[in-house]
Amino acid sequence: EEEMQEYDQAVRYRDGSVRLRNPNIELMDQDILYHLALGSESHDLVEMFGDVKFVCMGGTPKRMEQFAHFIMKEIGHKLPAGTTLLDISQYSYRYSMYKVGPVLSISHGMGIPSVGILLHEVIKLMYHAKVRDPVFFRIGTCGGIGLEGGTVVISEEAVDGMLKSYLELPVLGKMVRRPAKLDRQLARDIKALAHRDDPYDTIIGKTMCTYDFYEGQGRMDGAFCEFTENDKMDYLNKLHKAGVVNIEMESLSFAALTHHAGIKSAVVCVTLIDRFKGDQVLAPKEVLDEWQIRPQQLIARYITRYLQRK
Ligand code: R2B
Ligand code: URA
Repeated sequence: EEEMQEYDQAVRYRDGSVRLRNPNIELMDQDILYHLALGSESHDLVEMFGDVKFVCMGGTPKRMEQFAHFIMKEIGHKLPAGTTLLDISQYSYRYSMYKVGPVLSISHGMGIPSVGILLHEVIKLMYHAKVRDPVFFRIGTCGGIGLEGGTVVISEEAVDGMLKSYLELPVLGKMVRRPAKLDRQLARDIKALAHRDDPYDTIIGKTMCTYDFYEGQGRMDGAFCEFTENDKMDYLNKLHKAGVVNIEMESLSFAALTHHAGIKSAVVCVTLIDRFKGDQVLAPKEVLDEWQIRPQQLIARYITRYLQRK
């Protein structure tokens, strides 16, 4: 607890706004957020983003555009007459970003490198815009371990393919380690919003994050496979025993970088498949589309409650 407070002070200003753990940025004439197609001098970032409270990220531009429309309806946000939702980062040709009142909806692409680059720039965006106490969510998809397709998983922590609970990154020829911690209370608060009569489970568990969808997740259906069905099952059983309930590709970086920045965050993913039963994602598109709305609904509920409480 004490350690946490000390830590918080290092990464927050007294009013809760995000403090950067990089002394270089404030000394620069301008900061170009290259992959967002934004800049600290070319744009009035306080005016554009100062009122943000929630940053929601997910893999695909389409899903995050849909989420923007969905959250707009849920929180009853009205766009100025005659205007439509606009992809703020469209000219980056990398990520998509939509703003709906206090909510940002951003696509992060696939994998740790992609979400990592985005997080550097979005955390800096929070700093430039003087956003106070932002909360970050990843809403995504995953493979389940011993879970029926369509199950919603809230991550309690992220581990890598070796079950290590930190992100490792070579920096200047040395490995830098950052703990992949998520906010446990936030995870519980989100779980409490699952409806008792939902026709699917919503659970909390450990999430394994890999650098690959195929071999890295123990799939036998990639272009290469150099292990047996038995080897695969041994590994999945080992994960299961270690408390891992799902596998995806961004949570390690998402947890590590938000934690390092002192930003509260949660990862909520829906399972598309039970990896004990197979490797290929076989569910029809309409089913997958319905499943992918589930994490969005849960987070929308959290955001709506928060805004009503205020
Ligand atoms: C889940 O789905 C993607 C792979 O299909 C990846 O981005 C992830 O974490
Ligand atoms: N995303 C993953 O990373 N793995 C799966 O099995 C399904 C979605």
